[in-house]
Amino acid sequence: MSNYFTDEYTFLSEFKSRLERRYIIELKDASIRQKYHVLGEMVSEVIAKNWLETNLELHDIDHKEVYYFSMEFLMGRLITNNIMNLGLRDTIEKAFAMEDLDLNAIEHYESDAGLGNGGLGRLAACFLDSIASMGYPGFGNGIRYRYGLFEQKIEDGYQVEKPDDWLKEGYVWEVRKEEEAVLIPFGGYVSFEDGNAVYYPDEQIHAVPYDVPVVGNHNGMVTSLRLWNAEPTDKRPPHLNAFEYDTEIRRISGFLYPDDATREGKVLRIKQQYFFSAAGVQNIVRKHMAKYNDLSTLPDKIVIQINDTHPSLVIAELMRLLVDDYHIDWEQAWTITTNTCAYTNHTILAEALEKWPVDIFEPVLPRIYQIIEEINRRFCKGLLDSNYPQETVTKLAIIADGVVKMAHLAIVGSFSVNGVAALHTDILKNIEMRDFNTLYPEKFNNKTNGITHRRWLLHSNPELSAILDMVSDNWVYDPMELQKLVKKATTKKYRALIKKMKLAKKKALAERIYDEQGIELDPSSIFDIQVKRLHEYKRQLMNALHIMYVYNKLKSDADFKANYVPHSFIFGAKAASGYYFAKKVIKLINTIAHKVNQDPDTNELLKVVFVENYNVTYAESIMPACDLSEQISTASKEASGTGNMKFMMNGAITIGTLDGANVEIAELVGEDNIVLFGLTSDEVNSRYENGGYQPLDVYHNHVDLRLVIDQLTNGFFEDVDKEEFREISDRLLQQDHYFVLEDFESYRQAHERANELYKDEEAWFKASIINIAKSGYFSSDRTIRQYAEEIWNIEPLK
Ligand code: 26V
Repeated sequence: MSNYFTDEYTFLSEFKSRLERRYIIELKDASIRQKYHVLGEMVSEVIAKNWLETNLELHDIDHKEVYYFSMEFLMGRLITNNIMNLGLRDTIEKAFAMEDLDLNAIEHYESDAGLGNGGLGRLAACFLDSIASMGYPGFGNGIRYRYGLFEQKIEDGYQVEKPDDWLKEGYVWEVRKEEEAVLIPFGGYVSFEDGNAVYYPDEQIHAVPYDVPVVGNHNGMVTSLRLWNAEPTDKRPPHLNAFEYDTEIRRISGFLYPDDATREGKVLRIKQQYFFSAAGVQNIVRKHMAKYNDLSTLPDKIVIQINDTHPSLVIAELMRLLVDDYHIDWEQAWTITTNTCAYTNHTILAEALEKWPVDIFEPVLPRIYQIIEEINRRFCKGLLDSNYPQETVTKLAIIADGVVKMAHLAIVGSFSVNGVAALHTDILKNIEMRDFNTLYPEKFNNKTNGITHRRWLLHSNPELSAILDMVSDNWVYDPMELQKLVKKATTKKYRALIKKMKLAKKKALAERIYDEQGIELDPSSIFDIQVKRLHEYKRQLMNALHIMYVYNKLKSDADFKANYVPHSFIFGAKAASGYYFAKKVIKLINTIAHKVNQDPDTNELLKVVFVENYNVTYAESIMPACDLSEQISTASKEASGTGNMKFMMNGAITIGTLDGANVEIAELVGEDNIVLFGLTSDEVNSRYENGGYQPLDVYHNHVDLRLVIDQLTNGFFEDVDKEEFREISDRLLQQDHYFVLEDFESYRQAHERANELYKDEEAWFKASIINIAKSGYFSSDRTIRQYAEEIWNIEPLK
C-alpha cells in the first residue's frame, strides 16, 4: 500500500482526488464532514498496515497477553491521538496550510466516543494508550453501545438528557469482524446427562466483534479494543415475533447505563455483563486452543483484568467452558481460572457494590448460577473446615440473603485484588474487606491510578509541552523527567513562561464558554474548577454553598471585597438521570450563576459557570485552563480520582481533602504546594462509628453559613419557587451524611489561603511548577508498568 503521507504535496493531491472520487466534489466546495471522512480513511489505511503487522507478530511469538475487561471505555476522540502517535501531524498541517484549511476544525467533527460514565471508563482508555505506547501485548474487551453516555442540555437551569447517537454517521476507526462472532446463550434450563451438565438455553444471541485500533506513540504498535455488538440469530424464542426479538436483542448493546445511582433494568444489566464477559472469554479460549491446544497453560499465556465487578462473570464463564465444554475436572479448572483472573476494586461505597437478587439472576443465567453456587459451596466448606465461625462464613459467602455478591465472587476467583490509590487500598484491606484480607493477604495490592500524559499534556497542552521540551528532550518517553523542572521553580524565567501558558489556555477556554453559553469570563481571574460526575460524596454542593457565602461577603463586607482576587468558578458535571438530588444541585448551581453573574456590584469579582455537556473533549480544554483544582470529596469516599492528576499535570494547584490520590499528590508536592482542609478519613470513619454528628450545631454556631442555608429557602433566589431547594436544606440539616456543614469552615479557610497564595505571584507559580514537575508519577505508563510487573507478569514486545 502506498504511503500518502511522505510529504505535504503527495498527501494533498491524494486528499483532493479522494474527495473527488468519493464525494464528487472539489476541495474548495467540500464540507467539513466530507473532509473529515476522507482524512479519517487515509489515516486508517496507515493504521491498517501497522495493525496487521502487530497482529501477525503477536500471533507468531510465544508470549503472555493481558485482556482488560471493562464495561466502560471512555475513549473520547481518536483522530488527534492517532495522527500524533503516527507522526502524521506535520505533513497534514503543512498541506492544510497551503489550502487555508483548519485541521482543528476537521478534527472537531469526530464524535466523542463516550462509552463510559466517568473515571472508571476514562481510566480504561488511558490504560489502553499506555499499553500500546509501551508496546505491551494487551487488548481491551467491552461493549459496542449503540448510544453512549447521554448528551447533557441545560434547560432553565435543569439537566435534560439527550441520546448520544455517536454512530449515526458510522465510525471510521472500527472494523467489523463478523467471522469471529460467537453465540451467547440466555435463559432455559440445565439437565444432567451421563454426569455432564447439558444446557438448553431459551435464546442465543450473536456477539459480533468490532475492533477499534489503539495506536502506540511512535512505536509502530497497534493493538485492539474489541467491542461486542449484540445481533439476532435465526433461532428466536417462540414467544416473540421477529420485530420484538430484534428489538430485545439490540437492547443488550443498546445503551450504556447512565444510572449508577439506581439499579433499574437489572435483567438487562445482568445480560449486558454476561454478554461481553462470555464473548470475551470464548474468544480468548478459542485463540489459546488454536495456538497451544492445551488449556492447562492458559494462566501462563493470558491474564484477564476485571475492571470493577461488572465483568466478574468471566470467572464463572471460564469455569463453565473448562468444566462443561472441555471436560476438565473442577479442581484443575479452578486452578486455571483463579490463576488467570485479577480484579480491580474502584469504590468502597456500599451502595455501589453490585449484588444481584438470586430470583432475577438464576432464570437469566441458570448454568452460570449453578456454577457460582458450586464455587460458593466449596469456598464456604473450605472456611468451615478451617474452623472459621459460621458468622464469618455467612459474611464472606458469595451467595447469601438471596443475593449474589459480585465483589465476593471477584475476590474469591482472582489471584490479585487491587485498589486504585494508597489510601483506598488501605481502607479495603483494613476496613471494607478486612476479613478477605486476613484470608488472602497475598492477593491484596495497590496500583495507584494514572492518566496518559500524551493526551492530557502533549496533545491538549502544546504550549506547556514546548516549555517542558526546554528542560528535557525525553519527558514524553520518561515522564519522571518532568522532575527536572523542580529547579526551575525558583527562576523568574520559568515562572513567567508558565504564567503566559496559563493565560493563553484560560483565554481559549473563556472563548469557548462565551461562544457556547454567552458568559464572559475574565482570563486574569482565578479559574477555580470542579469537573467530575455529580455525586453527593464529591460535594459540589459544598462548593456551591461557599460561592453563596463569597457573594454575601462581597455584598456586605468592604474589607473582604477589597481583599478578594476575582474568581471564575467553573463546574462541569453530569448527574445520573434518576438521581434526583444530584439534579437539584445542578439547578442550584445554575440558579446561583444566574443571580451572581447579573449583579453589577460583584460581577467583576465573581462569575459562575456550569458548562454544558462536560465530556472528554471538553476536558481537554478545561484541564490546561485551571488555576485551582477542586478535589473536595468527603475523606475516604473517592477511591482515587484522576481529574486531580490531569489538573496537576497542567499546573493547577489542588484545593482538596486528604482523600484518594490527593494524599499522594500532597506527599509529592509538599504541604506548601497544595491547599488541604477538612476531616481525615479516620475522623470521618470514627464519626460514622459514633453515630454521625449534629449538623444543626454547626448551623446554629456559624452565622455566615446559617445565612447561606437560610437563603436556600427564604426567597433569596427570586427566579425560582421558594420550595425549589427545600430538599437540599433538609438533607443538610437532618442527615448531612457527607459532612458538608462540618467541613465548611475549614473549606472556607482553605479558600482564604488560596486567595492569599494567588496574590503572591512568585509563590503561586513556584507551586504551579512544582505540581507539574511532580506529576510524572501519575502517568498511566507508571501504573501500567506496575500492573505488568507486579500482577500480569507480561513483557513489552521488542
Ligand atoms: C457507583 C455508584 C453507584 C451508587 C451510587 C454511588 C456510586 C458512586 C460511584 C460509583 C462508581 C463506582 C466505580 C467507579 O467509577 N469508581 C471510580 O473509579 C475511578 C477510577 O479508578 C476512581 O478514580 C474514582 O475515584 C472512583 O469513584
